[in-house]
Amino acid sequence: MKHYTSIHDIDDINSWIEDAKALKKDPLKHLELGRNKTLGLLFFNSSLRTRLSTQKAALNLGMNPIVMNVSGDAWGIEFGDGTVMNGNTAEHIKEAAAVISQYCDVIAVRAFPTLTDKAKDESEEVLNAFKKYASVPLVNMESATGHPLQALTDAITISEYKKKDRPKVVLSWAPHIKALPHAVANSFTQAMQKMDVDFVITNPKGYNLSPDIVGDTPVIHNQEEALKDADFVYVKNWSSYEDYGKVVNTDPNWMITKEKIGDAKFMHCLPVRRNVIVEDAVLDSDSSIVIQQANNRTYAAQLVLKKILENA
Ligand code: SN0
Repeated sequence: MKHYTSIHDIDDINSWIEDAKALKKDPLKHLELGRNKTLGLLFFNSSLRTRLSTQKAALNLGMNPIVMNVSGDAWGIEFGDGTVMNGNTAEHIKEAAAVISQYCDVIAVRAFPTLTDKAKDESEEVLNAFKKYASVPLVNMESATGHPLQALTDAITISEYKKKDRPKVVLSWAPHIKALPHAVANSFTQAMQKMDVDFVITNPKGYNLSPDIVGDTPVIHNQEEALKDADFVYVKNWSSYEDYGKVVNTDPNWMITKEKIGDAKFMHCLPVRRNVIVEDAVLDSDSSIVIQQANNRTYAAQLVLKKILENA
């Protein structure tokens, strides 16, 4: 594998899950693989789990991670072609990506969507510019439309905790005060479509994800009906896709409660807003596997880096 930019870079999700579980059992087994290799982590947006777990994954493979908060600390990067750069951007992605490629053997990038310009977000301007102008492999640490490291993590976690061959997995929208990206929900949906699970999405009207992502997956607007007999409830807020980037509903009745969750396991990518997305009683109970889920971020990232290093 050259790049890991979307869930479609996973050729066989079941074998990847098994490989990740093997790494988890013996994380330092491949400590020689990344010796003297540098991983550059570039953040245009905030991060806790992605930043730390991806560095940890690199260290477990013997790599040297170097990190930069691009939006805070670097020169403003221009992505437009042919732009007269007499505004706020000081250097072009053509130079920036070429220069960073000389310092790094693998580049990982986090760049959230604008949530105002759908066409720009769907073109994955930042991620694709790095892909085009960098000369080394690229890892997506959450882009405008996808978060494939998170989705691989989620697939591993469901495989670990499932009690039946074909569990029922529900992706439920929950309210939030801010407009959030679709990336986590998109990649989770795509991962579940590749797995042997009974998968449904529930969200209020006006909150359907992109039809290109949803495909044949059932979308149920009645949350109670969707949650019936669920084994895993994956909760996430996203802003409207139809009324692009807008918050058109904050109905607190969509918050996940202990009563709603029943015997199912609660999953969330984190960070999660307590008593807005989900009540304390769920997060503070054994129903929640969010901490164990976050632990798997390391092994998902480690597997991706290992595959890239083996291909180099
Ligand atoms: C991001 C998102 O894509 O929804 C990152 C999740 C891994 N989450 C947020 O931006 C949450 C921000 C907040 O204020 O709650």
